[in-house]
Amino acid sequence: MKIVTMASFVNKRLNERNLDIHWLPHSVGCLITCAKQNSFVNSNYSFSTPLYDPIQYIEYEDILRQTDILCLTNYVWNQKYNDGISKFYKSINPNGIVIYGGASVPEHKNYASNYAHARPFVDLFFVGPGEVTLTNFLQNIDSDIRSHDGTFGQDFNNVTVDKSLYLIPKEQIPSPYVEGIFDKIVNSIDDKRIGVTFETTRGCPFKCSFCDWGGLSRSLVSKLPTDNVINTIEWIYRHGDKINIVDIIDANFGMIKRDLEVLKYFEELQNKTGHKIKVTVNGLVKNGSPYLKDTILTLNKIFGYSKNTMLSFQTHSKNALKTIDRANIRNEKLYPLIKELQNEGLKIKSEMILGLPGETLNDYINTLETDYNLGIVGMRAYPLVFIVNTPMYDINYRKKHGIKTKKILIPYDLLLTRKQYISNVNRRTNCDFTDDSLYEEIEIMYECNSFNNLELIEILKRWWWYHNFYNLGTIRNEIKQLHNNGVSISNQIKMFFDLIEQNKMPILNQILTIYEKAIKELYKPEPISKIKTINAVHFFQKGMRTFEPAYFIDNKEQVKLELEKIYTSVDTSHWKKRIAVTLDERIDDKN
Ligand code: B12
Ligand code: SF4
Repeated sequence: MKIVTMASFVNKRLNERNLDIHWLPHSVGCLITCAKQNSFVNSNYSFSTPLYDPIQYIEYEDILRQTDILCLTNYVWNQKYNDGISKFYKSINPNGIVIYGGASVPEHKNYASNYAHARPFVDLFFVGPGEVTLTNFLQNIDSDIRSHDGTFGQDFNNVTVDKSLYLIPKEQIPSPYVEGIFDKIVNSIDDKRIGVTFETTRGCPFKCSFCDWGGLSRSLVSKLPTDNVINTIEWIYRHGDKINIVDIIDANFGMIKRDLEVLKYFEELQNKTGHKIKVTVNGLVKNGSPYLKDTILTLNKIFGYSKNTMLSFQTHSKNALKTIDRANIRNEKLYPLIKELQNEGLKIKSEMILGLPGETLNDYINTLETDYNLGIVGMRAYPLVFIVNTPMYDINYRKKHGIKTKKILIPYDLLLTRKQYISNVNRRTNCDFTDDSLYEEIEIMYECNSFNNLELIEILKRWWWYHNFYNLGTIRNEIKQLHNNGVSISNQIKMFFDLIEQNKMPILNQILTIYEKAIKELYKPEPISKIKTINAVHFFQKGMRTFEPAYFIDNKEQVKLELEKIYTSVDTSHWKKRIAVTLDERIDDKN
């Protein structure tokens, strides 16, 4: 009997949160469930309880010593950790086999060979969904390692990138939850701290260039069998005393009628069992599905979404939408929906990506203006990250849009909880970037045809303005009032930055400079930046800002006087005490 250990190590960022959620390792759970359906595999292999916590490798020594095959899911956030644990495994178990799969394994031959050469400690790499290919491999483990479909290695490649690579018959996607793959983990946790990623469909028909599902070969959508979905919901509520959060990870939830039935079933079981579980949706359908409005209203009714309805626009710039091939998902279709939802009393928030190719500084300011005019109560932004297997990653796309990227190395010792961050704002890393397990590597864009590096910094400074003054509520009412008096958002932004330039706002300039230093550390044009300061890490990983609310409060009177050069009267009475300012919260409690 061979022992297989599988792991999908979570994002460190999640573990650092106040609420320490144990996200069950869904991806490898699917692989184990499918493999066990095969009678040969089931009787010749024993699957250990899958791992998910990226702790010190040494703590896994006993498990790894007994493991014959180590299978790892690779995402951007755990690539370095996986490389480190694989080397450690080979050092204690030189005959063991290491297998890589997951979103970060490159499907194209050009990138595959570099990826393999950088990892001589890995025996076999699997591309795409692994249910069928891994089961076949385990069944034929004694055949030549170079012979397995959908895999590559140091000097061979058996991957053909077409739709069949991503087509998994739905009966091959059984629910790992229902099949008991995570029972041991669940039993070992005493309180309500488990997170479940839950899928009812796989794949996405769109092809946004920044997204891993955006490839043509991935455009198929598999609808998981209803029984499977229903049984998973029942499993969730059977463990409702331990499950804190369920994240629906479909790319386009609300696309089909069944999604409404799924939600109704959640409601029924919530009422029957009394278990309150937070349910979030990773991606709502983008293209005006007839079920979208009802889906959002139902989510709101059952789970109290009224303050948290997120719509992903990424940008309002037509040119950028075209450049990222999201033109097929028209924002115009979303605008009327926003009005309808607002009429139902919902507060809508938007999700954006900062610094997209095709966007200029002016476009970005217009994006802020449009969002404001749509009555969106808060904008959330994410950094643009370059990931393999996306259309944007491709060399031709890069050439066409003049894209220049760099690597940033983010040390884990600066990933502090928000409370820790507040008392560590000047901290620098102790990491010397020699140990793979102590940092994360991410590729980002610092320049493209539509903006140079300096303009990107200016774009990020406009986000600073909008986020700190509008999103956080610092002077939301003052901004609204001036807007009602005919001064657009772009003019308000201009007035602010003109005064900064003329050195008429010294304190705000100082606060802005702290932020500017952080973003320059991340985006400065050089091939690799080893990130050293906590502000830069915080900007990138958590808040997309530094410590502004607390600085505003510390310098309340001066900040008020400076802002009153634009806004006749600035009310600071609603600003919280410094001690109460947490990084995800707003500066006031309104809205
Ligand atoms: C949950 C999730 C998160 C969570 C992480 C939770 C956690 N556990 O740590 C959160 C919300 C924090 C998150 C953040 C981000 N995410 Co995310 N996320 C997901 C999501 C929605 C679900 C992952 C999942 O469980 N999928 C279901 C399983 C079944 O699919 P799978 O993982 O692909 O596994 C299959 C195959 O890959 C393969 N396989 C996997 N492992 C193995 C192992 C072996 C041995 C084999 C043979 C095969 C194999 O077989 C599996 C079954 O078919 C996916 C989108 C999606 N629906 O997949 C994005 C996704 C993984 N995220 C992505 C990205 C880009 C990000 C961000 C960088 C976004 C951003 N710009 O900020 C950030 C990370 C930032 C950071 N550094 O912290 C990309 C992946 C890019 C990459 N190469 O890693 C995805 C694919 C989204 C996309 N379409 O682009 N994410
Ligand atoms: S961003 Fe969303 S809509 Fe676009 S390809 Fe990815 S999953 Fe599909």
